[in-house]
Amino acid sequence: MRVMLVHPSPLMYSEIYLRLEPLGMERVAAALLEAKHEVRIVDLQIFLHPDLFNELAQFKPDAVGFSLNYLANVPEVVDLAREIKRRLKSCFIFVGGHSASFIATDLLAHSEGAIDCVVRGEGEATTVELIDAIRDRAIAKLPGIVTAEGSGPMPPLLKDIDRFPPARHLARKRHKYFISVFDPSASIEFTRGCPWDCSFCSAWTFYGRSYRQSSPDAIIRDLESVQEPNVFIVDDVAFIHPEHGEAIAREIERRGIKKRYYLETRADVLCRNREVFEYWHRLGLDLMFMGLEAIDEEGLKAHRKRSSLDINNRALEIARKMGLQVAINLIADPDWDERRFEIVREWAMSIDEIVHLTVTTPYPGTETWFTESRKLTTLDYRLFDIQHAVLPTRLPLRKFYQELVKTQAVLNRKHLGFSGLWNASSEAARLLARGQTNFVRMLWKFNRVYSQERQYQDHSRPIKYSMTPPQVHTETRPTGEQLYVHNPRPAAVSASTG
Ligand code: B12
Ligand code: SF4
Repeated sequence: MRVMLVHPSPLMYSEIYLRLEPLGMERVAAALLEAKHEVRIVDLQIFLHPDLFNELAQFKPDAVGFSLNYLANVPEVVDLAREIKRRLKSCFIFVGGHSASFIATDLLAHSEGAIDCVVRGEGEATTVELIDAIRDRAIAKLPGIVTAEGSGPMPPLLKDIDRFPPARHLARKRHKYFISVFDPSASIEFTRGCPWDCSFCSAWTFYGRSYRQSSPDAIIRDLESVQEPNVFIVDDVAFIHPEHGEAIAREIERRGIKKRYYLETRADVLCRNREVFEYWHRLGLDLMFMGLEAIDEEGLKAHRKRSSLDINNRALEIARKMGLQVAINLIADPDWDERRFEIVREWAMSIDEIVHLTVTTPYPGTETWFTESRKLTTLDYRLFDIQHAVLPTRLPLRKFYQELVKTQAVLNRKHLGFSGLWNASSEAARLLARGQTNFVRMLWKFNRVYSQERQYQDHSRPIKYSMTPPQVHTETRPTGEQLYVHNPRPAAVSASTG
C-alpha cells in the first residue's frame, strides 16, 4: 500500500529555537517499509499545506497517518484530515503520537468521520497491523486502535526498541533541522520512557512508567547512518544508568565518530553520574538542557520533581566546572505577580546559564489534568503549548503576558547581548559560510514571535474545536489506569527516584 505520514506545522517555541526531525514518524515509516509498503513523509515544519496537497495528488496514498505529539496541533490535524478526505474519499486516515493517544475519542468526534482511527501508544508494530487490516476494515479490535465503532485493548510495549531504526532517508530537506547553533542537527533515541513521575508531565504516563534502553550496538549503527555533524539525543532523561552511556561512549571513541551532542537530563542524575557526562563532554557534548522547573523548594515540591535546590545548585556547579553550557527551564506559575517575575529575572541574570520559561499547563495524560483542570480558563487546544496561560492568572492576563514576554526578552537579550554577541556573531558567520541559515534567521525572529499582544490576542480567536475537560476530578493522585497509555509495568530502574 502507499502510505503517507505527515507531521504538522511548528508551534510558537519551535518557530525560534529549533526544528527537529520527526523521529517517531521515521520509526513508524521504518516498520512500514519493512512490511513492503511504499512510504513518504511530509513534514509541515518545513513544507507548506499546498506542498502537501500537491504531493497527495501525485502520490495518491491509500492511507495517510498524522503524527500528533503536540496538543496545540490538534485543530490543524483535524482540518487537514477533513480536507484530505474531501479530496481523496477512499483514503484511510489515521492519527498517532503522544497527544493523540490521550484524546483519541475527542479527535474522532472533532473530525466527524474524516479520521478513521487513532493509534494509541508506540506506532511501529500497531501501524503495520493496522495497514494490513484496513482492506477488510477489521480494525476495531486491534490493540491500541480506537475507532468510532469501538476500541481494541491497551497496546503492548514493543519487545525490542532496536527493531526499527529510523528511516532517516525519508525526511527531505534535512539541512532545515536545527537546534540553536546545532545547525544542522539530527536526532537520536538511546532510551525510551522515564521512571520518575512529575505531576505536570505525560512522558512517564505514556509508557506506563516503564524505561527501556537501546543496545549500544544498535545505537552505534544508527549514529553511523547520521550525516549531520550535530546530534540531539531525545531521551527524556539522559544517562540515568551511567554504564549504558559509557558503553555507547566507548564505542563512539573506538570508532572515531566525531559529532557535537545536545541532551536533556535531571540535576540529580548529573550530580550522581558526573563521570559519564565528563566522558561525553570529551566526545563532543557541548550543550545540555535541565528542567530545574523552580527556584524555591515549595515549587519543586508542587511539581513533584523529587529534587532540591541544593541538588540543582550542585548540578550547575558541576556543569560549570566541566565547561558544559546549560540551558535551564523554569515553569512560570499563573500565580506569579510582578515581584515574582522580577525575582526570576534577577536570578536568571545572576547566573551564566541560558534560562527558558514555560507556563504551567495541565495536559491530558498528566496528573495535573485531573487535579487542576477544573480551573481551566480556556478549552482551546492551540493555547496548550506551554507558552500561554490556560489557568487563572493572579495578574490581569494582559499584564501577565507583559511580564512573561519582558522576562523572556531579558533572557533572550542576555544570550545574544553583550557577552553573547561575539559568540553569536562568529557562530553566525561560520554557519553562513557553510550555507546553514537556520540559526541566523532565529536571531532576528524573537520580537516577531514573542509579543505580549499576540499572546493576549490568541485568547480571543474563535474556537473551532474545544477540548473535553476530564470527567473525573480528583484532589488526590489519579490511578495508573486513569493515566497510562501502555500496560503499566514496574519501573525497570533501581536508581533512586526520591
Ligand atoms: C524530543 C522532544 C521534543 C523535540 C523534538 C520533537 C519532534 N520534532 O518530534 C523538541 C525539542 C523540538 C520538542 C519541542 C516541544 N515539545 Co517536546 N518532546 C520531546 C520528547 C522528549 C521526545 C519525543 C521523541 O522524539 N521521542 C522519540 C520518538 C521515537 O517517539 P515519539 O515521537 O513519541 O513517537 C512514537 C509514538 O508517539 C508514535 N507516533 C509518533 N508519530 C506517529 C505518527 C503515526 C501516524 C503513528 C501511528 C504513531 C506515531 O510512534 C512513535 C514510535 O513509537 C517528548 C517526551 C516523550 N517522551 O515523548 C516531549 C513532548 C512530546 N514535548 C512536549 C512539549 C510540550 C513540547 C513543546 C510544546 C515545548 C515548548 N517548550 O514549547 C515543544 C513544541 C514542539 C513543536 N512541535 O513545535 C510534551 C507534549 C505535551 C503535549 N501533550 O502536547 C512532551 C510529551 C514532553 C512532556 N514533558 O510532557 N519536543
Ligand atoms: S523527570 Fe522529566 S521526563 Fe521524567 S517525569 Fe519528570 S519531567 Fe517528565
